[in-house]
Amino acid sequence: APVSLLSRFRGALAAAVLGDCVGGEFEGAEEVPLDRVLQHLSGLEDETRGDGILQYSDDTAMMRCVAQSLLTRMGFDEQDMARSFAKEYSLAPGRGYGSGVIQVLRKLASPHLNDVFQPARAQFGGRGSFGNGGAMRAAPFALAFRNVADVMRYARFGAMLTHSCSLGYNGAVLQALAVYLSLQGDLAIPQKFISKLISKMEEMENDETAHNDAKVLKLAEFPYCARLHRVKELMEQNSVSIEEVISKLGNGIAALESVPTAIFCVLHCLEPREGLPEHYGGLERTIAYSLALGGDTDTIACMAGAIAGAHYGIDVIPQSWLKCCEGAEEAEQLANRLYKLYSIM
Ligand code: 8NA
Ligand code: MG
Ligand code: MG
Repeated sequence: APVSLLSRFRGALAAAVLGDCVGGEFEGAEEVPLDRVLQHLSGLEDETRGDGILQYSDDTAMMRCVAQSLLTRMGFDEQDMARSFAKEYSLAPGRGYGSGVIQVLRKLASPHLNDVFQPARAQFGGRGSFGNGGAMRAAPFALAFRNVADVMRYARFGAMLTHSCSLGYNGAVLQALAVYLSLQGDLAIPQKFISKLISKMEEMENDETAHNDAKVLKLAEFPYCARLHRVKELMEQNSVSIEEVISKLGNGIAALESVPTAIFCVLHCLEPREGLPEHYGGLERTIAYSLALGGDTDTIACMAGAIAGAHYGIDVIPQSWLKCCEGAEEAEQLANRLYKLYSIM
C-alpha cells in the first residue's frame, strides 16, 4: 500500500528519535560487532527488560527545539530558535552536547545578545564548527516548508545558529534535503535520489566561502559532492565491507564524516543484506546497520532514521522499539502538528 504523507512525517521524526536513543549505547565505540547490535535491538522486544527507558541525547533535544520553534512561529524565526536551544540546554545540560557547542548555547542565553549568529561565528578561532550538530536536528525543516529552496535556506540558517563553518551548515542542508526527497517518495529510484542530492549540493558548494573553508581544511573543492559521488560508487559495488564504508565516508562527529554516511546507510539497506535478520524490514536494517558502523552512532542513526522513516512511514517501525525510547511519542505529535502546518502553507 502507498505510504501516506502523514505517515512519512511521523516516521521521519519518530525514527530520528529511535536512532538517537538506540545509538547512544555505542556512541564513540571504535568497533561494534553486528551481533552486539542485534542483541541490543532484540533486547528492546523483551517486555521484562530491566534497563528501563533509553534516554535521548542532544540530537533529539535540539530537533525538538527546531520543530517547536517552526510550529509556534509558523516559520523560521532565528531569535526564537536560538532562545529555544539556550533554554533547553539550561534545563537539561547533561544530554551529551559537543564540547564546543556548549559555549554557544551559554552565550545564546544572554538577554543582551543582539546578533544571534555571532556566538557561533566566534567558535574555533573564528572558523566556526564543522560538527554534525546542525545536521542532526535538520529533519523538521523538511517537514515545515513545501518549497525545496525554502527547506535549504532555512536549514542553513537554523544550523548557522551554532555551526558557522560551511562544512557544518552545508551538512545540515544535505540532511534536510535527503529527508525532503524521501518524503516525496524519491527513494523509490535510488539513482535518481543520489543524483538530485549531488546536483543540489553543487549549487550549495559553488560558493566562495565554501571553497575557502574546503581549502583551509585541505578537502576537495566540492567536499559534499565528492562524498556523494563515493556513495554512488559504493552503491554500484556488489559487496561493501563496514571497513570500506568507514574509510571512504567516515563515522565521526564532523558533518562531512557523517551525513553522507547516514545517506549511504539508508540506500544500502533498501535491500536485504547479509548478516541482518531476514524478518527485518528496511527501517530496522537501516538502524542496525548505522549502529554497526561505530563512531558517532547516535547521530548517524538519528539522521539515517529520519531519512528512512520519511520513506517507509511510521507503521513499519516496531512498536516495541518505539516504546523503549524517551520522546518517541512527542516526536509523533510534533510531526502531526507540522503536517497540519504544511497543509495550510
Ligand atoms: P561541536 O560544535 O562542539 O563540535 C563537535 C567537535 O568537533 C568539537 O568539540 C571539536 O572537537 C570538533 N570541531 C568542530 N569544529 C571544529 C573546528 N573548526 N576545528 C577543530 N575542531 C572542530 O558540537 P556538535 O553540536 O557539532 O556535536 C557533534 C557531535 O558531538 C554530536 O554527535 C554530539 O552528540 C556530540 N558528541 C559526540 C560524542 C561521540 O563520542 N561521538 C560524544 C559526546 C558528544
Ligand atoms: Mg547525541
Ligand atoms: Mg552524537
